Amino acid sequence: MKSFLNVKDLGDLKQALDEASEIKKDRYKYCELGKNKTCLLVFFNNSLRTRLSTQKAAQNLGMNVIVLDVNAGAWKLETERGVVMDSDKSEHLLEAIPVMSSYCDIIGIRSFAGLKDRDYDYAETVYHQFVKHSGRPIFAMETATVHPLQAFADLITIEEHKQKARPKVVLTWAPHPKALPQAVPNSFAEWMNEADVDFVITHPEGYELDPQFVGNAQVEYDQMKAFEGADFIYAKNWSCPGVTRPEQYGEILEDYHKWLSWTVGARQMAVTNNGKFMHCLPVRRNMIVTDEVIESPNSLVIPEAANREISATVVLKRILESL
Ligand code: AN0
Ligand code: CP
Repeated sequence: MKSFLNVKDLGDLKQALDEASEIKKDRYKYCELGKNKTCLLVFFNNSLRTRLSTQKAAQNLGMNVIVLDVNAGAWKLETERGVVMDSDKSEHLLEAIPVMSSYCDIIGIRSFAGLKDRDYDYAETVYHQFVKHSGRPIFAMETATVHPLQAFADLITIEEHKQKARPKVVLTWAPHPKALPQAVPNSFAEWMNEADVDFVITHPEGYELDPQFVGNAQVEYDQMKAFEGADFIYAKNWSCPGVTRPEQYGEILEDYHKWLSWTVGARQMAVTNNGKFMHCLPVRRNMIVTDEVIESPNSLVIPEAANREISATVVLKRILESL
């Protein structure tokens, strides 16, 4: 595997899930595979889980790891070609990428959507610059439009906790005070479309996700109706994807105070099938989800985060095998 951005990059999903459970039983099984190989993790944005779980995964495989926080100690990087570099950015990505790749064998990138220019974000411009100029396998640690390591961990978690062969899974928008990317819901939707689940997406009108990710999901604008009989509730905020009105891309369409009834609480969980609660974290309590729901025995947020180590170990193993 030379690139990890989409669900298709993993090939057969059943096989990938089998590999995940094999690694979960013995996470050091392939501890020789990465000997004398170096994994570089490049962060343009903050992270807790991705930073720790991906380092741990690389260490499980016997790799060396280097972490670079671009905005904390490195030169600020210009990402667009053709600009006169008279701002605070001292170095261009076009030099930085080949330099970084000279020190490592595999590169992970975290580079969130700018939420200003839809075409730039949805073309995955920064990610593809790394692919083109590094000559190394590149994997996404949340890029402009996707977060596949998260979606893979989410699928592993659903597999582990499902009580029936084909559970009902609901992705629900929830309010948030800041404009957030669509990467997490995009990938979750993309992966659920490939999984053996009944998949429903619910959000206020105007927050329609890009059709390439929605796939065959049922879209329901009534949150309570969507929750009926659900086995898993996956909450997340996202800003306007600009599908119907491109000029609204990246915006919060209405003040969040108007949408606080969408905060996932006991009222909504009561109509589910004793549903499990999921969120990728970090989460704002009593905005996205109430204290009561996130602290309940049905909350999977901690095992879900723990599975990030497993998804990353499978992905890095696949990449190492292709070197
Ligand atoms: C980020 C997002 O919504 O994409 C990262 C989630 C894993 N969240 C925040 O910025 C709060
Ligand atoms: N879920 C997730 O990716 O968390 P971090 O932003 O803390 O890495």
